[in-house]
Amino acid sequence: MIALALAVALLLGCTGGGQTGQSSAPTPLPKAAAPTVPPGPAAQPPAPSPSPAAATTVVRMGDAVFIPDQITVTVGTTVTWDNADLSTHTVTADDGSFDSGTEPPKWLQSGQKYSFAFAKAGTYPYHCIPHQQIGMVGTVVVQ
Ligand SMILES: [Cu+2]
Repeated sequence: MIALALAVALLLGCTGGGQTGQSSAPTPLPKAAAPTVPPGPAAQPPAPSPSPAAATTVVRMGDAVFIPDQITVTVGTTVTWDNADLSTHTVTADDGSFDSGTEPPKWLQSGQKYSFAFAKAGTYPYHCIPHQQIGMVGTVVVQ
């Protein structure tokens, strides 16, 4: 800081002394002193994905419906299903790759959550065991 100030002072001095005839104010490099400390919270990482939710995505479980019923996430994203309904539900991959619990005692009670981290790209259709018949199905697309 002190060295910088001295340098600026010297510059000012040189400019002032050299150009005695013309007193133009060229405002010597004020930008050099601003290295712009990066902001604390990583507000906008240069993510290639247009998806606003980066690392975690939440799907709500409502009245026999997943909200939203289709999501697209990037590889590595953890998706959390939040049973915001009064009924019990499950999150059961059609191919069995993930499952919140197939036995009724393990079904998600109201207020419970289930999370799964998608490590591989692909399309993952899933359903709710007790409500699949009435259309409680969803899809996670991992890119
Ligand atoms: Cu259900």
